[in-house]
Amino acid sequence: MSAADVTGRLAQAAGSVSKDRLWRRHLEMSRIGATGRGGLNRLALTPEDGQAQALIAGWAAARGYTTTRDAAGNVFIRREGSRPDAPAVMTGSHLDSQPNGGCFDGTYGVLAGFEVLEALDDAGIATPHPIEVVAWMNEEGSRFVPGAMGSAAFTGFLPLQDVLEKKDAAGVTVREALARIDGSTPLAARAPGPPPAAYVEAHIEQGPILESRGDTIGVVTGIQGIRRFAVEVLGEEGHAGTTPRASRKDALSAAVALISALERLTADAEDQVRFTVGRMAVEPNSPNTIPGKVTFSIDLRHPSKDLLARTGDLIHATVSEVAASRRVDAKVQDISFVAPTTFLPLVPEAVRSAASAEGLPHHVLPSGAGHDAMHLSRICPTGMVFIPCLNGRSHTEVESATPEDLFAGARVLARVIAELALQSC
Ligand code: HGY
Ligand code: MN
Ligand code: MN
Repeated sequence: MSAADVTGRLAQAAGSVSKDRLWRRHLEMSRIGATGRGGLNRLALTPEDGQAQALIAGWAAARGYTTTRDAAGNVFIRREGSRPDAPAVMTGSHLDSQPNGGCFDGTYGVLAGFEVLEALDDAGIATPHPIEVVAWMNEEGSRFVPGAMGSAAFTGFLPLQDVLEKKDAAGVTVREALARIDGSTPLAARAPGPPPAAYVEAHIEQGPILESRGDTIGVVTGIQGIRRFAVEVLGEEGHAGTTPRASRKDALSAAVALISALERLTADAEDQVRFTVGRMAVEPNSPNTIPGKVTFSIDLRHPSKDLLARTGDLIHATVSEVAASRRVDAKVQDISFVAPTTFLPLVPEAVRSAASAEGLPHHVLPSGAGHDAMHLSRICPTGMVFIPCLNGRSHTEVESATPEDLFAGARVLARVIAELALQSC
């Protein structure tokens, strides 16, 4: 195929993306797990997650695509290529949400990828490479920790057995939750295949940069690193009315002192370090009993691997020091450390030229949020297409994006996927 033919095909693919169909699919998908306040509660491997998978599998069947699930619970929608044995070009994101999540985080990447398959069909474009749209299992890491769990298993970052044994707060394992979803939404098992030829993920930026600059497309160059910890503070339960302060071993007041010390430790002048305690459990959680045990999460992010390594080690030291001063015991467990990711130029360059070809204002930037792309980038050329979201807000029910921006991002994605899938193999 000549360069001119390929250029024509890319324009045809983008020109066949339907804004209305893409928006309708979002409205339909957003009903599953709807909170009634404009957001979603569609946690990984819940019945709602299964319903979302069933919905898109139904759309896929109507188009003659095959839908399979792998042993980690990732769902793959496949449009065959003329060379079925060729490595697939992959796209997608995740269908699970935060407990008070938005309707676009993850969902957009899966639906934009599906829209690209339909646009290629509508344009009558056959590709040598098969194309797969993936809904990665438990990207959010809210029900099961850590996040991006399905893509971590797919790429070998986490052993499958470790993933299957992870438990949620109710003690349900991934394996048990998967068995339930296999029951409610049965899908054929995915046959093992070659590593993907490339991976491209469309996502809302989840930050304010594109919107504040008036840009429509983000050409993503990489993803900052993430370290996750679990902290357990053990004190001594006691009566609120009779226990003198001098003899208290109050796990909650010690946890408050710990978190304040860790905030001081991680406060940097550049305001680049992201330190978050998002989850806390207090036992026995009774107003008139001195808390004997507190657990809390730490989510630490930064573009520098060295800083994450150094700061993480200081967290251990700070926790020990403050715990001793508060006469409690404290343990810090390292949950995960995903190093900062820099994408190879191939896909980001394709995204940039696609945005230019579509005449869309675009900006080159790294991602502050984590994505499955951070794992895929270890096994194949990877990139992301960002679009703005309202006030840069995400992981909240007010998360919002416009039909026009969803449409623009899907056109860029269509060009990039067509370019990669049309390459001879
Ligand atoms: O936490 C993250 O960065 C992702 O949005 N789950
Ligand atoms: Mn996401
Ligand atoms: Mn998210």
